[in-house]
Amino acid sequence: MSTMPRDTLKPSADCDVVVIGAGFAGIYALWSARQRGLSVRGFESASDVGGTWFWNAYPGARCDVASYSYAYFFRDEFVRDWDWSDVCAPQQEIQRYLRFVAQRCGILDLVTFDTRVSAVHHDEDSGLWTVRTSGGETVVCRYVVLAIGALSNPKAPDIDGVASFKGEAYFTSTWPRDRTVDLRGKRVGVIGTGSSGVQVIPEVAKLAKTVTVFQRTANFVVPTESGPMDPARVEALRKDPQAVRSGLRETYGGNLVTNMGQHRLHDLDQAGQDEALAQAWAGKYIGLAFRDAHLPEANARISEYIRARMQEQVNDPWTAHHLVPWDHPFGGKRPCRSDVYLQTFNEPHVRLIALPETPIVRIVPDGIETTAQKFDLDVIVYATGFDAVSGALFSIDIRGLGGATMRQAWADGPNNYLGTMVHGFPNLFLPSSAMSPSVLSNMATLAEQQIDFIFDSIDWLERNGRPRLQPRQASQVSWREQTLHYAQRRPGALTTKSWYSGANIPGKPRVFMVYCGGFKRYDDICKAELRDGFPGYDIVGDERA
Ligand code: NA7
Repeated sequence: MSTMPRDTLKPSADCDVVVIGAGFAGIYALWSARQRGLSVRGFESASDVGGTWFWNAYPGARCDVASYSYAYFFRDEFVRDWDWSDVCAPQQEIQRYLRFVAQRCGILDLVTFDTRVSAVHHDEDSGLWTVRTSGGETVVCRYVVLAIGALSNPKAPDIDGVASFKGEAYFTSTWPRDRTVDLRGKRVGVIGTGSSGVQVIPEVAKLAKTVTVFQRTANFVVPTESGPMDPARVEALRKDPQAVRSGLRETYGGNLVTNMGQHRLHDLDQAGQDEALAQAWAGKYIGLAFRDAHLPEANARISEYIRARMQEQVNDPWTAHHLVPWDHPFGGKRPCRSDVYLQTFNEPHVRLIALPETPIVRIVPDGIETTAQKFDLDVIVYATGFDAVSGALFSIDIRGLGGATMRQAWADGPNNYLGTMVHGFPNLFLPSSAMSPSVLSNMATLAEQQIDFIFDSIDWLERNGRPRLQPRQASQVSWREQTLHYAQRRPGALTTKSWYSGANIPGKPRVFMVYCGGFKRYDDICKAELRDGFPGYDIVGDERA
C-alpha cells in the first residue's frame, strides 16, 4: 500500500483549459483562453482547422447563411482584411477563412491535429478533468470546452447491404480531400435530399452519365442569396465591426437580414398577399419576410405558395409532384436553398425515385434494389445526414461526478442549462449544443456569444478561488420547459419527423433540440447569470460562502 500523502496523489493540472474541436467555436475558444491569460491545449480530429467546413468537402457545398454575418467579428481585422467571393461562400473558401483567422490569432501551435479525444473524465477530489486522446496522450486540466459541433457525427446508413457494394461509395459528410473523385461518365445513385443532397445532386449531374436520386422525404427548396457581395454593405460592416457584433446579438437569429418581417400576411387582402409573396420569392427572402409566418393560417399560405413555385420549375408532372413536400409545413424541417436543384430533374439523365412508393430493399454489390427494380450503379453518394448534437457528444466517453456518463445524463434526450452546461459535469462547457439557438441561428454569431459567455464564466471562477460551477437540476428542468414552450409556437416543430427532434435516428429520444426563443432573449438570460453571480447554478467550493 502506498504511504504517499493523499494530496500528492491528486493530479495537478497540465493546463487551465482543453478545447476539443477547431471549427468556428474552437478557434475562438483557443484565442479567448490565451487572451485571458489561461494556458490552453487544443485537439482536433481533422488534419486542419474548419470543423464542419473541413469535412463537408463535397462538390457544391456552400453556406446558405449570408457571408455578411456568417463570419467572425471579434477583431476588426477579420472583417476588414477578408473579401468574400459570394454572399453564399463555398466550403473551400470558408475553410481558408478559418485557417486565415487561426493563423492571425496564432493559435495553430496550440492544437494537436489528427487526434481524436476518446475520453474526458472528472476527478471529484481535485475538481480536475483528465482528457485522453486516440494518440495515447493524457492531459489534466481545470476546464474543458467541447467545441465538437452539432452536425459532426455522420449517421450510419440504416440500409441492408451497405458494406456489400463493390463500386465507389462516398459520404457528403466525409468527402475525400486527398484525391479527386471522378464521376465522369459514371452511373451514380444519391441517397438523401436534405441540404447536402440538394447541393451535391446538381454537381453530380454535371459529370455523371446517369443520376438516380433516392428520396425518402421531399424538402422545401427556396432560392439562395448567392451572388456578388454588395460593396456598400461590406463598407458599412467595415466601418464599425464591433457595433455590428453587438447588433447581431440584438436580433432573433443572429443574422443581419434586410427585409425581415416586412409584412403580416393576415393584414393583406388576397391581391396584397400575392404581391408580397411574389416580391419575397423574387427577392430571395421568403423564409423571413412575414412577421406572422409562425401562425397556422399565414404559414399555410406561405407553404402553399412555395409548393406552387417549386412545382412549376419541374417539367414532368409526376416528378414535380414528388419533389414537393406535402407532409410538413414550411419551417417544420430546415428548408433547403438552391437555384438549380429542381431544374436538374428536367435533364434526361436524372431520375427521381420516391422511396415511400418503392422503398430500398437492400444495397447489392453492383447497385441498389428497390421493391420495383434494381438500379445498376458505379457510385453511391450518401447524403444521409447526421446523428445531430448528441451523436458527437456520445462519441466521447464523458464521465462526471460519481462516474456518471453523459449518455446517462441525456438518457431522455438533451439535458442542460442554457445549452452550455450539464448538471453533474462541473466546469465542462458545450458550445453549439442542444437547447441553444443552435442550428436555427447563425452558428458563427452563436459561437462568439457562447464562447464569450463560457470564458466570462471561467474568468469569474478564476477570480473567486476556482470553485466548480454546474447548473442546478431545477434550472435544467425549467430550461427544458422553456425550450419546449417556444418549440410549440413553431409550425411543425413537434409534429414533423426531423433531425431537430432526433427523429432521423432510430431509438433516439424525441426532444426538440433547438431553443427558438430568439438570440436576443437567449443572450439576455446568459448575461443575467453573469451579472447576478450565477443564480441558476451550484458553485461548489465557493470560498466567499
Ligand atoms: P439531413 O437534412 O438530415 O438530410 C438527410 C437526408 O438523407 C434526408 O433526405 C433523409 O431522409 C435521407 N436519409 C437518411 N437515411 C436514409 C435512408 N436510410 N434511406 C433513405 N434516405 C435516407 O442532412 P444534410 O446533410 O442534408 O443536412 C444537414 C444540415 O447541414 C442541414 O440541415 C443544414 O443545417 C446543413 P428523411 O428526411 O429522413 O426521410
